Amino acid sequence: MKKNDTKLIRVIDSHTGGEPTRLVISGGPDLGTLPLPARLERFRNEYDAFRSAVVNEPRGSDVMVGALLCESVDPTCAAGVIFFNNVGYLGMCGHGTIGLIATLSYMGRINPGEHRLETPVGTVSAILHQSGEVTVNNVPSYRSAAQVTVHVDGFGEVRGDVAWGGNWFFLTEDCSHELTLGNVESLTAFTWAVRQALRANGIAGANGQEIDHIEVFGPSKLPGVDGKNFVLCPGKAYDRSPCGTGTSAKLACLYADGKLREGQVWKQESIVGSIFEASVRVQDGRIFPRIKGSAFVNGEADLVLDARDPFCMGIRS
Ligand code: PYC
Repeated sequence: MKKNDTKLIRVIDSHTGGEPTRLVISGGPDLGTLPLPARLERFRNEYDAFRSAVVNEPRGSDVMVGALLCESVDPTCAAGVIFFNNVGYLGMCGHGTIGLIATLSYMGRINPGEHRLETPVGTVSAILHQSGEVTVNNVPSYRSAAQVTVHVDGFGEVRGDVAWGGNWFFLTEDCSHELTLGNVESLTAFTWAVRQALRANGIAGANGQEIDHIEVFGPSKLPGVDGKNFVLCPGKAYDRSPCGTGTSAKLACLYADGKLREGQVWKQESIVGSIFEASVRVQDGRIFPRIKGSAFVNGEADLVLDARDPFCMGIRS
């Protein structure tokens, strides 16, 4: 192999409750020093092939979430981060932030304590506990519409809430399939159909932003656990973790319905059985979710980008 035809990208992989995060620590695009929203636009417009190379097959898979480690604008932040997936970019990512903090700790870059992070949708902070667990203090979350009804072809009328938790969610319990791993195919078909129906009916988040995450929730069978969910992500992969931004959106709905008090712990189970512990803090009428979970580093690698490889930049749908 001619080495000068290749480029190396250093990554560290982790998983948070089963959901993977691939952190790019070197070899990524230089997006400059502008605020994170502008850097995200530059990533999208000029380096989208890099996104695909890192997370799509044959190096990645539909479920892989990428995270590009950036210099923060604000020197009090430990880092900036842009999250991406098999089809595009995420505003915030709860499981990914837990993975990022666990990875920075693994690298020896941070110690237990609180760390601020810049994301394209605002600054969040995360506490690395002595135990290795991580609590994410997420962006303010809110419900923008309650009990919206949409007709879903093949499934009938489906009712749910529209809420922001760092990404846009439609949250519903109107689903006839039990929330089990054995039902992943039917849950995927249902949630994908809901997403198409929301789009077709012009049901969107603030400023017309697409609702690209669909969350089905129901009771958990585990003692002391408050709920279980199935979350379909934008690229049709389901979240193996309880979804940090999805749990935040759920907390905003529970609080708005008077079903959750400030500080009350809500334990959220994912479809694979992993659990986040969550609560809200309320300040000036705004709801700030806290999400606690664990991540484990499970790989360190150099990705090789060989210009002669026809699938060097990943298989894009
Ligand atoms: O944990 O927020 C999250 C998340 C979003 C998409 C996948 N995971």
